[in-house]
Amino acid sequence: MDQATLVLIKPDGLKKSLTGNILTRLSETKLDIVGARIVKVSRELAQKHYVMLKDKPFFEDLLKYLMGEYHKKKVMALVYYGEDAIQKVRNICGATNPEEADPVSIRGAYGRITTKGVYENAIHASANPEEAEREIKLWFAPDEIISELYPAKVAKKNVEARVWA
Ligand code: IDP
Ligand code: MG
Repeated sequence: MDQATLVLIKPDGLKKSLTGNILTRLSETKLDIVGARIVKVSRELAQKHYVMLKDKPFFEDLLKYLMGEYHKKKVMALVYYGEDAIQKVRNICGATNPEEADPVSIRGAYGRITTKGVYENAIHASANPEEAEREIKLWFAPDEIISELYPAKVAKKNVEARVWA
């Protein structure tokens, strides 16, 4: 079944210049990239992204990690699409805990556990279709994705926005 999944190259991945390596590993899946953005992550976005973990003792450090306070203040967000996309990407990422991840997986190769106890594992990937939909809608607007993944509508936005001067 064709699916979409959200991938984030987290701030440690960007700081360590791993973008190319990670994208090369992901290209083994032969999935399509249908969206890509560089994002400066706000506290609000980090909180929404990790809302499921809000009661964990490491939540505050996790927010700081995703916001880039320990590395660089940016994340690369991508949407991959294709057959069995969620599991294919998760397999290449490896286990959440980089110490337990297969050494040839992305997290096994590039992740570490900090002395504060945060798993800095270089990459995020959606875990299931419901999570993928929620996360993709959080990180991307409909027009930032080149395929029609989910229903969208036209709405008049009466907001001020920056334009090129
Ligand atoms: P996942 O990223 O493999 O889906 P989640 O349980 O959704 O794993 O956790 C989100 C992120 O929170 C992880 O990628 C990792 O950075 C961090 N994390 C998860 N569990 C722990 C933990 O027990 N200690 C420290 N950090 C953790
Ligand atoms: Mg998760």
